[in-house]
Amino acid sequence: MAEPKTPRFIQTWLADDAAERDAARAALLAQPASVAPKFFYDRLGSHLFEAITELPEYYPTRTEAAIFARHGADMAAAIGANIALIDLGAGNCAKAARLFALLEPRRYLAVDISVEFLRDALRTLQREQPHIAMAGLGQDFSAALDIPHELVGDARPVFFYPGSSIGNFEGTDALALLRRIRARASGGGLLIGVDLVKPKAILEAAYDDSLGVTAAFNRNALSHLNRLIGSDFAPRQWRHVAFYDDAKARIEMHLEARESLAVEWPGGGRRFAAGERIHTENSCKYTVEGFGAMLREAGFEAPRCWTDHQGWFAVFWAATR
Ligand code: AVI
Repeated sequence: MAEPKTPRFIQTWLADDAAERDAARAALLAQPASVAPKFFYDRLGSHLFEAITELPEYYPTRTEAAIFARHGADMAAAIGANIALIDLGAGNCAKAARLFALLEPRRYLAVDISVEFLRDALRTLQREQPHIAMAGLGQDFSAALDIPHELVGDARPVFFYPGSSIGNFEGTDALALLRRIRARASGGGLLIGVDLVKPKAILEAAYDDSLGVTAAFNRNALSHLNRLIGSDFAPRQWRHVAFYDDAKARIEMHLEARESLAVEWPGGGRRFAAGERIHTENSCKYTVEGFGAMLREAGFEAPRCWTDHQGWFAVFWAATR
């Protein structure tokens, strides 16, 4: 019997570890302090995020899946054939894998910052789908999008960015990322999931669930930082805070010091007063019109959009010449 194929794996992120550590320390020392949301995603954080997607309160994942189930054939017709599917923030690769039968990609390229987690997921997927050429890219595409040409070949590049992860970027950064994708998607396009504005109670429950999984996910960023910069955060001393800001149309997540405390790391440290917060994430919510306009501003043409019956979530297909 032939040997099972092993996907190619290229890691480009960890090359600049020192700069990452400097940026993380500077953000902790800033007023107010912050931790970039990418630090949620070490191996444990990726598993915690997987658990979040199963929570009854966290509607985005299942709502998006229902849109794909209902309109997938329509999307596939709009997207066309001979594609390389480039999955940004692939995680466990499950969302893309569910589209394989419809989109029939020739190549699948999974990009994620959580390298170990991605490697495990991709190996399993390649065994299940040996006819698709697969590769993994360990990359922080929030900084730069570097897709090696040989991994796409002569297929049409179709970027897949589901789950409303675009919402974790603020306005100008989101637009910059869309432009970076646009620049690499000639002859293909972008299939993207976007969470929509909805009543505050539904949004806040989704980011502060009753089992405390999102709280654990939020605090886990501190454990990840401890390993990265040698800090001595005690996650237990921090309270999970999540609220919806109507004016900014975004969920904000923070960690709030339960008491006055000090955090140290080699060569530095800082005191936090009781109640002082570290900002860990924004999750922006859009309107269909607002996001469509943003896609056009980024250079995509005539985006098409599908939503669920409650108008909670949207999937856009935006083609590029
Ligand atoms: C990955 N991202 C789209 C999630 C979101 O909904 O903003 C991350 C998350 N944060 C808390 N729960 C889920």
